[in-house]
Amino acid sequence: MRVLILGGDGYLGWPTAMYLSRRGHDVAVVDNYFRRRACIELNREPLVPVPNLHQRAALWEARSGFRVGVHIGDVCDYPFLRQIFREFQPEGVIHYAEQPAAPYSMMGHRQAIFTLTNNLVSTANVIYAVKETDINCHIVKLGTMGVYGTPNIDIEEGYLEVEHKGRKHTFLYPKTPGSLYHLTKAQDGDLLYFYCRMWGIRVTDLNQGPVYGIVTEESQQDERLYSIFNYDDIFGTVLNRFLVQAVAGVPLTVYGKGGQVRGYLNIKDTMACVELALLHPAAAGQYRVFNQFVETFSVNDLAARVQEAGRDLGLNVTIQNIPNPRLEAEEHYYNPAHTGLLALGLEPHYLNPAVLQAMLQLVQKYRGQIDEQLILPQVQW
Ligand code: USQ
Repeated sequence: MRVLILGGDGYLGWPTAMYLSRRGHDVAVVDNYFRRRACIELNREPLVPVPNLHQRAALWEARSGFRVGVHIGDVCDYPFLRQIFREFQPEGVIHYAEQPAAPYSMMGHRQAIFTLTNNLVSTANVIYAVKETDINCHIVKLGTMGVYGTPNIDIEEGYLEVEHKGRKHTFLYPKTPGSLYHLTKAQDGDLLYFYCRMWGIRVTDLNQGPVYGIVTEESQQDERLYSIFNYDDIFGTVLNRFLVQAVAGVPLTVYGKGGQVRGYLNIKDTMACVELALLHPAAAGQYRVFNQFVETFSVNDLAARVQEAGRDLGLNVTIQNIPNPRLEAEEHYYNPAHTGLLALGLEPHYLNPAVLQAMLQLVQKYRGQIDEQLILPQVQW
């Protein structure tokens, strides 16, 4: 399949490009290097330096024989994007090209407007490019479990059947996001759903939970092919941060009471989920939603697991509850459905002590590169 990956330089974009090319798909990536620039601007460099996209594509081709086409530019620049669609004629497009960090979106006016504009205009441009070039091109958009918030009822996969005064109707599941970033993911979903109804586009929205992990099968032989791995307070996700904190010998930063439950997955499962969605496209006019995670943990659970895994490696891991920099429920009901991707054949990687230890050992190799100044949260809302 010809697959265009937007945001191909990111934490998920680059490993997806390698994964899909290795499975015989014809892959091209687009990126404007936003994440790299933001990391430099905010002085939050990833743990392992990453060569630029052209260099990584050349390294990957030399190692594997598989070619990934590289286009540097902005998905918000419509003529640029449309031209790539015209030339490459993708059968599937993966939209990862959004500003992905909740703390970044809450830093101030400039970051808020950037997040809003980038995330919504990029999505609208993808929709128009599909409409103008091939209405059958399947859009796979990375969403987030965070659009649902933490309601006091079960979370369904995208939709909710409501009975009201004796009549029934199925609506998109109500959204209660907890950051501006998460809100834009609710809004881009609404945009896509709207154009499914108006124009009959095909869309899969992958409502993903926080991802952990550094390497995939494709990158494990060569650190220059690793994902951009952030452990800082803005771009780092919680488990990745805990791994680095454990190795650095600083207390694990549990925000507030630590009863916040989320649905987690290994980066290897993200690759598999995206390919499954591509191989089984949504129907014309269908806005299909999958909840993309494999198991739920509270922050306290995660911290305890990292502590235990660290102990077996001789690390003295301590845990500290620090004031929560975010407005979020710290104790709540959480029972989200996640059957769609399993039904398509997903074989999950679960988080167990061996997986945690392998990740800790990998981080230990880069112990000297950890900047402890990046660990405590600095953005509050
Ligand atoms: N947390 C801590 N300590 C930390 C960092 C985070 O207790 O040092 C807590 C947070 O308060 C939150 C939970 O861990 O309750 C998850 O935080 P996170 O930073 O791992 O995840 P989040 O900001 O929600 O965003 C991340 C990705 C985002 C993705 C989202 C999925 O950055 O792109 O959409 O995970 S979800 O969380 O399901 O919305």
